[in-house]
Order: sequence, then C-alpha cells, then structure tokens
Amino acid sequence: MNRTLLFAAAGERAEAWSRAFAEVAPEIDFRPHQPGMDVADIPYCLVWRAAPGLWPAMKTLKIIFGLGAGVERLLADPSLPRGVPLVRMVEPQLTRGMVEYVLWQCLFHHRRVWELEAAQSCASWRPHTYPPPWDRTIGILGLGELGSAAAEKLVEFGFKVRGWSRSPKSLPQVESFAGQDQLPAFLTKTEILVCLLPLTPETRGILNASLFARLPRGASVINAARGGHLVEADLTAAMASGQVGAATLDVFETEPLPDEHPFWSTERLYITPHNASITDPRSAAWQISRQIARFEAGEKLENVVDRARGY
Ligand code: NDP
Ligand code: OXD
Repeated sequence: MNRTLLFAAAGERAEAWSRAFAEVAPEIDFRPHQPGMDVADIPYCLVWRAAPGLWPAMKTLKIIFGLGAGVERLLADPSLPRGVPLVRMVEPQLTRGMVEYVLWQCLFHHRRVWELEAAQSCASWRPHTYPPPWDRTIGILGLGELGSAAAEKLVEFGFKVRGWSRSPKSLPQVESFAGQDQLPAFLTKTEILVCLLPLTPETRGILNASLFARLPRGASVINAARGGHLVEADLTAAMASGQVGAATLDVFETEPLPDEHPFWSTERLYITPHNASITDPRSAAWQISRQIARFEAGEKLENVVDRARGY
C-alpha cells in the first residue's frame, strides 16, 4: 500500500511535522516537497499553499489535507483538482487553542483591561467596575467546530452567549440565530462580537459599517477568522466615532501586517500575529493517519470541504 504523504507547506515547521509523523503515524511515508521532485505517484498531500504547478504534477492524488481549518486560499487556486476530496484541519489542539484565545480576549474586553493599564501607568488607584458575566452578552459569528467549542466555554464562565450560523443550532444555553434575516437581531444585544466564520464569497467583508452600526454603542469586536472578513476602513471609522469601543484582531488582509499600517497605532485596537490557534503536528498527524485508514477501508472521510459552500 502506497502511503506517501507530500508535505507542501514551505516554512511551516517541516521538521516538527516530520518528527510528529515518525512518532504518531510511522506507517506514513512523510516527504517534504522539494523543487523538481517527482510527485506523480504520491497519493496524499498535506498543504498550506500549493506551489505553482504542483497539482497537475500530482497525477495519482487521492486526498488533499489542508494544514489549516480555513481553506479559502486552496479553493481560490483554479488548478486545485476537482475530483479529489479536500479535507480541512479539525483537530482537538487547534480547537482548544482557539477556545483559550476567545476566552482570553472576551475576558480582556469584558473587564476593559486597557483601563487598568492606563491607571497603572500613572500610578492611579482608580475604581474599575464591570458587570457580572450573566449581564454581558457575547455573540459568536460562526458556530462550527471552533465557534461552538468557544461558546460552550463562555457559557461555563457564566456569560450570556448567542451565536449566528447558516443553519439553526441547539447548543445548551446558547441562543441560536441563523441566516441573513436573523443577523440584525443577533447583533442588537451583542456587546462583545467574536468572528469565527470561514471566509467565503458570502462572508467576505461582513465586519463592515452597517454591521458595526447594529451593535450596542461601544461594543468590542474580536476577529480570529480571516482578514478578508473585515472592512478595515470601516473599523477605523467605527472606532473613531466610539461605535466600536475596542477590538482585537488576529488576522489581516495583508499578513504580516505592514509596518506603516494605521492599526498598529490605533488606540484600544489589540493585535495578535495570526496565532490565535495553531495546528498541532502530533494531533494532526494522528487525525490524518486515521483518515487515510478510513479511506483505505472504504469508509467515508470526515471534514471534507463542500466546495460549493466554500467551507
Ligand atoms: P466550521 O466550518 O466548522 O464552521 C463554520 C461556521 O460558520 C458554521 O457554523 C457555519 O454555519 C457558519 N457559516 C458559514 N457561512 C455562513 C454564512 N454565510 N452565514 C452564516 N453562517 C455561516 O469552521 P471552523 O469553526 O473550523 O473554523 C472557522 C474559521 O476559523 C476557519 O475557516 C478559519 O478561517 C478560522 N481559523 C483561524 C485560526 C487563527 O489562528 N486565527 C485558526 C483556525 C481557524 P453552519 O454550521 O450552519 O454550516
Ligand atoms: C487555520 C489557521 O485556518 O491557522 O487553521 O488560520
């Protein structure tokens, strides 16, 4: 059985991945992609961004494994083979990392930590109040793998949690809103908005002036999904007017965020460098080896991207 996996993700910790496969899935022949390499007989590929000409050269490809949860870059490549299943990354450590990030940032905005920092910077013992979590409404755009896990954790911390998705959900103590029609109602009470949507033609630019205008004045915005969800100029204007009180952004239209970008110096705008959560090689290697075993046994693959929906 040919179980060769091409690692087509230059700059993505190839050594750590190689060690992880050797440890967790030794049955897989892990091969980092090299320029000029013959890939015609390799059946599996783990990819972040494919080098030009890679897909036509992989003549016996059976499964494409995306290295991330988001697949918009892969889908945008017109040479991506059509008949080959594209499996996106769903692994427990990636989910845990995102839950940790969302909780950290929601608590940061809930408690307006910037006010404490400002007081401390001038040695001032200023009274600082904030509501109890059950009086704070957090809204999550996207209730999939990551959004639903984050919602569950926020519920555990006592927050009022609501989520918006394409189809209605029934998660314990999470108010579900679905579809465009229910987006305005979802937004009206959302004091801390977290974006965990996939980037698709429908969701591109969703974090825009008209959405911000529907939030309660002074709301916080946290984007941990993709830079393409945000209309940057609209956030700048909404923060200047006070409609958005504070924001945390992990993802940007251009990454790394250019040195001269105004976000670096926008007050109460906090930046993390697209590391809200990171795929864990060992956990991912285990998932991939399971999926290959399923495939070989003629079973259905999990987490296959629906190319028509874009996620
Ligand atoms: P999922 O595919 O599991 O979930 C997507 C959710 O978004 C689903 O609930 C889906 O609704 C909803 N959705 C999609 N399109 C629409 C729409 N048009 N209207 C309303 N709801 C919609 O994705 P994940 O949770 O695994 O990941 C989400 C994104 O997070 C990834 O695509 C990636 O871009 C980003 N990410 C960022 C990371 C970082 O470090 N910053 C790390 C990992 C991921 P429904 O359930 O009804 O289909
Ligand atoms: C992902 C990411 O999509 O890391 O997994 O952004």
